[in-house]
Amino acid sequence: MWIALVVVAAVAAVVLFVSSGLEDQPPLSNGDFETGGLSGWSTESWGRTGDWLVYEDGKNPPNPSLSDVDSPFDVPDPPQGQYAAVTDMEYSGVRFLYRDIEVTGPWTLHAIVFYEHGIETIYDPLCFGNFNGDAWFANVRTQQFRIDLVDPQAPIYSLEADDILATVFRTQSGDPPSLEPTPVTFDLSPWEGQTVRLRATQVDNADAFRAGIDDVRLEWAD
Ligand SMILES: [Ca+2]
Repeated sequence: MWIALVVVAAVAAVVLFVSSGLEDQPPLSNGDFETGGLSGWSTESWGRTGDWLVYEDGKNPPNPSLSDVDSPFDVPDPPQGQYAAVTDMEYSGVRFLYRDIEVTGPWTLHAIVFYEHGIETIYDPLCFGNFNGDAWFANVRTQQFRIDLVDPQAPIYSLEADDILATVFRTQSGDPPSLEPTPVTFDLSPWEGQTVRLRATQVDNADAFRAGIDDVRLEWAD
C-alpha cells in the first residue's frame, strides 16, 4: 500500500517536473488576436462612436461606420500574423481594452504597440474625462495611448495612483505623431501569486487617434 503510494507520488512528481519544463510560454488565449475577434478580452468605450476592433488591412477600416472619413484610417498592417487590435472612431472618446492575468510564475509580458494620429501633438494629462453613460467630455485636451497594469478591483477608468500598479507604455507630450510597430516588454514577477489587470487605453479629443496592439504574450523570465 505505502509502496504503491510512494510510486504514484514519484510518478506524479516526474510528470509535474516534465510539464513545468515544457511550459516555456504560459497561455494567454488570443493575445495575438488570431481568432479574428476579441475573445479573451473585454472592452469599454466612452463617446459617441469608437471602439477597439480587430483588423486585417491597415488601409481599410474594419468597421467603416465607426471611422472618421476626414482623417482616413491608415495604420500599419498587423505586425504579427493576420490580425491585430486597433482603435477606430468617428468622434472623440475613450476606449479601454483589458483582461486579467493571473501571474502564476515569474513571467515577462510581451506586446507590440503602434499608433497613428492626425495632429502633431500628444496631450498627456492624467485625465480620461467624464462619462455619464451617454455623453463624454473632458475639460482639457487629451490625446494619448497608455497601457497600464491596474488593480482588478478598481474601476476600469481609474487613474488613482493606488490603482495603477505600473505603466507598461504611454505616449507623452513631445512624442511623434506616429509609432511604427514596436515591441515592449515588462517584468510581471513582482506580482507573482497575484492577478493583475492589463489595460490599454486610447483617448482623443483633438483628432482621430488609432492605437494598435498585437502579439500580447507571456514568457518565463530568464
Ligand atoms: Ca496578430
